[in-house]
Amino acid sequence: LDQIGLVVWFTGLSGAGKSTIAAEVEKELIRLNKAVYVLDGDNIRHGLCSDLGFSKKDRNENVRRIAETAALFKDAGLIVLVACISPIGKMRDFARQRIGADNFREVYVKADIKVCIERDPKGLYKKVKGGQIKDFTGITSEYETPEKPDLIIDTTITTIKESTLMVIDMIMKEVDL
Ligand code: GGZ
Repeated sequence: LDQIGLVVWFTGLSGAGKSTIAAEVEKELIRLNKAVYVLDGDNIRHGLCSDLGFSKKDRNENVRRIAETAALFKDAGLIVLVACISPIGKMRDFARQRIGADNFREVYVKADIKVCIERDPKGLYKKVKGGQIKDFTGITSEYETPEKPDLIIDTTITTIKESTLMVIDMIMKEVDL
């Protein structure tokens, strides 16, 4: 194998742009003939984590399973793009430790909660306001801002294209593209 496994871990609020950026980075890596796989929190919650809700305990377990899965794909030599809120620093630290710091990069996809509420791509924030969803990250459930992310992408001022290039640049430092 000529490819070293790497996990790029996107953290941030719902609506910050994690999934969008991960999907664009995936496209670009496929174009470069790289073996890549996206683990998206929202998708994984329909299968592997369908038994989990949004309590702190369940989010912990969700992130743990995603980290374990990412570690397996990484061991297989893939570039793994993880997009999950992973709101607690300890959860992200666990992922870094489990995967190994050398093969782990944390990307903070940053967008003000106000902007996320405005975007509301899935109408979830509206539902939170209407009382239909409780324990929502950034509103009624905590989000701990990453202290030392490897990369910060402020999606309120950075285009999707620029964001994608920033991530590809970061990956290029670790993997021959
Ligand atoms: C946060 C929620 C919630 C609550 C449903 N809090 O933006 P989305 O819609 O597509 O992605 C979010 C996803 C969050 O799942 P994660 O696995 O990434 O979360 S965590 O890492 O905290 O375990 C959001 C949707 O699920 N969603 N209810 N209460 N996001």
